[in-house]
Amino acid sequence: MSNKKSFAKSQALFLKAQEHLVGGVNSPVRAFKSVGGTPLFFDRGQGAYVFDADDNRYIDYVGSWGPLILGHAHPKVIGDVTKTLNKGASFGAPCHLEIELAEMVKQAFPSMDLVRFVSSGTEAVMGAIRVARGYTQRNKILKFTGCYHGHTDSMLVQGGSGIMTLGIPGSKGVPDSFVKDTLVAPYNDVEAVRSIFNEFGNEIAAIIVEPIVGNMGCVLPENNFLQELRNITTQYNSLLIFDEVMTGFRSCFGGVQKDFGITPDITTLGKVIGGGMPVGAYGGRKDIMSMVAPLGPVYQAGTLSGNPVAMQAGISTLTELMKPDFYTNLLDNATQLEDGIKAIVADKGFTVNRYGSMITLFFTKTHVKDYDTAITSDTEAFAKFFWNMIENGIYIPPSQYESWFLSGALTKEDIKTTLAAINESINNN
Ligand code: KE4
Repeated sequence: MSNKKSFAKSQALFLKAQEHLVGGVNSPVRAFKSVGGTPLFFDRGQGAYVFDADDNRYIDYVGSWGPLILGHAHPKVIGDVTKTLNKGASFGAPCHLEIELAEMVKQAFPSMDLVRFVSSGTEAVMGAIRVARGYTQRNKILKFTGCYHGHTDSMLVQGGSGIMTLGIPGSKGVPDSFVKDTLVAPYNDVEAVRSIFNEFGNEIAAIIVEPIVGNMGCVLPENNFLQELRNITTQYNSLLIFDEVMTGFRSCFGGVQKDFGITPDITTLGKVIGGGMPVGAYGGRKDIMSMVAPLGPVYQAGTLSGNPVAMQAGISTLTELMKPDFYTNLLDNATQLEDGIKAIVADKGFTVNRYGSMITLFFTKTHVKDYDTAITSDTEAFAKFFWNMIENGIYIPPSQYESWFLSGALTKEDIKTTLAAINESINNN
């Protein structure tokens, strides 16, 4: 199936990029550090496909790390956004589109009485943590090893995603004073959470959790883990923050909170709600969010927050998700891909974890349920697999510790092609 691809243009672009851009990229996960070789430079996307600078076509399972749930350049989204852009890119003032998107977000996440739009998931998490601290008048935040919540200082402790990919504990440049109030427990370990609360309970403002983890690769909660977090935070008058930046809209027109029937106090969103444009959001209980300026004393602001072009991209994207059969088709394909991968790797005993349209093939026989089990994966074997898949025309995230994302643009044929490529790539590994 594979034919040696040329990456000459990506290689030339990467050399040039490194003269001007840190590491030649604008986000570390794109640097291909853990899979080696030259990062691909992309030229265009079309539905389920993306084309690199050398015009190699790939079936895309990165989807810009989650936002492109409709696939690339969806005609309705592009058309609507172009129309809105022609009326002006930004006003730095309220506009009706912000109300429209907020109404759609609240329909999907009824726990969000009030919403604040920002321009990234990181900003959403920053706002959520600040308002949790302001509301509770407490400083400590509990996160989980391997979970990633963006690059705000206090969250760069034993994070997932790029931090895990690069194998770094956190980040230089973050003073100890900035992380002394960040407590860490293993994901899925309720006893560890309980013992931390026994010691610090009345100092803990909130737990922040990826309710289903995407940033260790896809890892699912077990043994009522999320309900236990809800119980413990309620018991200690702490808040529960669901970071659904990645999981939002990935399995239904809502999030993990809808699938599991658990109500967090604050939710953070991003990715899909911007449909590829820079949008994040945080929101939750009215009494909490009323602490945020201009209503209350918790300050947060942003020049381009809620700008009409980004709002339009979100509105048009969510409108497509609300169409009948969108999720039926998406989840059909996801199930088919999961079953197919499991059949291919059955003799190797590799772990496959899936939530909705997020899936990860772990190169380990160990059941992956937290950071310690995720890192038993053979990242060298993954790197080889990654490049075999590239040669076979499939683009998956360039890291073992990320989730693959399915888009609604994938056809049954694409899934079949993908499975054939996985089979060949595994056998050539
Ligand atoms: P952004 O600031 O990158 O928009 O969102 C940060 C963030 C917050 N919370 C969760 C659960 C996230 O997954 C993210 C960002 N995810 C990574 C991919 N694992 C973004 C890709 C990147 O860092 O380039």
